[in-house]
Amino acid sequence: MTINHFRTAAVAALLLSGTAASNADSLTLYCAADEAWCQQIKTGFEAETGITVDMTRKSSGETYAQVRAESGNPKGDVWWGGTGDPHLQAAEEDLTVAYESPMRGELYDWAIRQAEAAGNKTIGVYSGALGFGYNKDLLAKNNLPEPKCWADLIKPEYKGQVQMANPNSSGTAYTMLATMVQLMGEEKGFEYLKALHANINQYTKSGSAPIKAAGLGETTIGIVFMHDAVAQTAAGFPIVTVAPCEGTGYEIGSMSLIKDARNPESAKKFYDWALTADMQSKAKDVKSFQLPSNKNATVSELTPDLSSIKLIDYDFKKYGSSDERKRLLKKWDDEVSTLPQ
Ligand code: S7P
Repeated sequence: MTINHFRTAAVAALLLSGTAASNADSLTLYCAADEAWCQQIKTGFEAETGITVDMTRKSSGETYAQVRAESGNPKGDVWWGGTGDPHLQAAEEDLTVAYESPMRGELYDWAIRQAEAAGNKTIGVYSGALGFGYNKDLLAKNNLPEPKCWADLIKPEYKGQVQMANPNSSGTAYTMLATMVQLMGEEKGFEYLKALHANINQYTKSGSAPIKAAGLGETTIGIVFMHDAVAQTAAGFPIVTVAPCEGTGYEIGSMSLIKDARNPESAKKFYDWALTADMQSKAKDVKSFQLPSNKNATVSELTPDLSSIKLIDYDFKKYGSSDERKRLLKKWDDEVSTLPQ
């Protein structure tokens, strides 16, 4: 066999096995936060390490579905951001691997608890409370009262005025679904979601889309994480952020290393870097106002103060478990999304 024949055979074998060579200088990142933040992270990591990052931004539920679909031949190395529930589900389904970063000592307990709930197959990178926001100009124009509570959003006067994402694709909307079940009990929670359905003008794919639409005047109210509503106000839109009076759920945005990744060394480098105070402090520069998981990161004054919000005791383990997540999403598909509006 000549050298050329040998090379051709080796490449063919590689392609047939479906396994690309590991490359210490590259990284495939699945990013499930806001696009601007994902871009900042990509370029920031490239500039600091010289590692080329191929980044794809998708919603939390969509990223989970992609990691699962590719599990026979993984293409992604690291999954950063998005709500914690699908990260926990992926850990349970053995789609991700355990790693204990040397950065753990700098993190808040809630970030470590998230890791421990998943046998260290995930970790908390930020946190934020669920709520809603409204366009105050549109509200005034339509002569509507200011909504302050979850209960307000199902009142008939808000028919067609509320937007939220679809919980199958969106971690934000799944957090909303799980929050209602925990806040009201399953039966009342689903009654609430059915009543809310009558007022919904659109279920979007991405979780933050409803408040971006509210900023542009395309809907009056958007159910989103409060930090996403604050970001619209910071961008100059007439958005008011509401912490619902009954109390609310919250997220632990998470990060996981994908099992059988092609670039495990680059992935670990990224993981450690993504837990540094310096990296997390830069989020506010792209109007991402979540609470960072590193205790030494600088927090924007616009970040909603979680200690002043009535938060439920969100059961991340239960609502991130594979069976519970599948069951609730199916129930929402069968009993809520099919109702006439
Ligand atoms: O970056 C904003 C943010 O709200 O987006 C994440 C979200 O899960 C991704 O969007 P989807 O709701 O479409 O899945 C949150 O983790 C994050 O705080």
